[in-house]
This record gives sequence, structure tokens and C-alpha cells, in this order.
Amino acid sequence: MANEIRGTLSAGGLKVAVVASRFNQLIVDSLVRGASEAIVQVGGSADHVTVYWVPGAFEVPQMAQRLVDTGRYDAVVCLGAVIRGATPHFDYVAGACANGVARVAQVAAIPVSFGVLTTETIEQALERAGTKAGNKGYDAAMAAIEMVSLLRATDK
Ligand code: INI
Repeated sequence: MANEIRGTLSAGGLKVAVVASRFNQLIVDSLVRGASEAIVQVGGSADHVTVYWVPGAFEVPQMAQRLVDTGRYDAVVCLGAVIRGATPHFDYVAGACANGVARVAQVAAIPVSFGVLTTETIEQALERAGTKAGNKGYDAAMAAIEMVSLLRATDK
């Protein structure tokens, strides 16, 4: 029987930074709310959650990197909403954000999770921000919390 190591969902005592993009703020507000709810639901404190608002999704990776570098947080949760609509540079903004966050996450010692919506329409974004299809902010916060304990399980 192989050994299995799984992360646990416990946010007690954790300090979490949320990077939130102001573009499409009504939607991102719901993602931030979802993230906060998730953290509190598994024993964290809203007082230990700090939200950093950046102008748009393009700025998310730079802020996430900066927050990792401070050493003040146990996890960073990245939230935003890029909606194709009539935006010709959707692919550039969405791609830069996703690739940038992935790059930060891959070398960070703490979890950096991705809750940036990339949708065709505003309806699809709303569905993923607390209506029909769950709340991706909640999911991203839960993923970050799970990864805290999993990464710690590999500490020497
Ligand atoms: N930023 C978003 O977060 N979502 C979008 O849908 C979006 N669109 O459509 O353009 C967007 N653009 C702004 C971008 O993220 C930067 O803030 C801007 O280019 C300045 O660097």
C-alpha cells in the first residue's frame, strides 16, 4: 500500500493575501467575498485576510510576486475577471495573467492560487461568481489552504 499525503482544510492562524483586480469589480467583489467565506469556514479569521486591489488582471502576477517576497503571508489567492466581450486584447490580458500567476506559483515557497475568471460573456462570469456555477473565489481560497499543509508536509 502506497503512502498518501493529502492537504487538510484548516485555515486557523493563517495569514492570507488576496490579490483582486478592480476591472469588472462587481464580479470580483463576489469572488473576494467567496474567498473570505471559505477561509472563515475552515477556521481562519477575516482579520488575517488582506485584500490588495490592482487595476486589472494584467497587474495581478506582479502584485502576487511582491506579496510572496514580503514573507508576511502563508498563501496568496489571485482573483479577477477577464471577459472577452468586445475586448480585442482579451487573449493577451488573460494569457499574461494566467501565465504570470503560474510562473509565480511554480517557484514560490507558499501556495499561490488562481481564481481569475476568463469567460466569453458577463453572464458566464456571474455564474462563476456565486450564482449557478459556484464561486471561483471560494474554490481558489480552498485550494490555497489545502496547499499550505501539503507544502508544509514536505518541510525538512
Ligand atoms: N483587465 C481585467 O481584469 N479584465 C478585463 O476584462 C480587461 N479587459 O477586458 O481589457 C482588463 N484589462 C486591463 C488590464 O488588465 C490592465 O489593467 C491594463 O492593460 C493596464 O496594464
